[in-house]
Amino acid sequence: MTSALFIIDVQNDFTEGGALGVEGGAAVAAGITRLLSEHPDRYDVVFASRDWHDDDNDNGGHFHESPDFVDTWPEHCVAGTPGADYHPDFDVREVDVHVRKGMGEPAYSIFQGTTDDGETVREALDRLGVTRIDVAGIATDYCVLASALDAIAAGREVRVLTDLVAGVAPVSSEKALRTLEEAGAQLVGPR
Ligand code: VGL
Repeated sequence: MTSALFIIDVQNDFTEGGALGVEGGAAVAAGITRLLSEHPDRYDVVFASRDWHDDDNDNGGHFHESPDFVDTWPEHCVAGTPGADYHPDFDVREVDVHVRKGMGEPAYSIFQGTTDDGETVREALDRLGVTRIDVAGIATDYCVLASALDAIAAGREVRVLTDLVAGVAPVSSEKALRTLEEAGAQLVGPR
């Protein structure tokens, strides 16, 4: 049995002070670092994703001047900018596989991304024989939700670490956790 941790979009633009800052984002960054330093052997493989949007187009309608914060968003995580960097409190040394997604398109799920080696996430999981996946990161109600649902759809046993996620809005975040539970994910930690 091979286990993985998915760390979703722990980037400056999704944390306090960022273009799309989510409350609790910096604490998630620090909490993930603590988890990995205290339990370096808990996971066989650690994946981390980054939203990585183009700067010269609206990324398939994802960026909007008057965003609704549901389907359209202010400009965020433009490739190569400080906003797209991992949060400084997230120590990436334990990350084995870096995934980038959203180049020219909306991409909420880590499964829409590509690894630095050019693999899809599904290919990497299959190659490594990953059967169990824990999911942490930002945002509970968007990218964490989509990534965890896709992991379930890929036939993996999925747990969501509820003290290591942060959401855009409380109502949709709670709804996301309920949806994940109904889809078969196990929720681990406080809610
Ligand atoms: C996300 C909104 C827009 C996320 C990404 O990482 O959850 N949210 N793009």
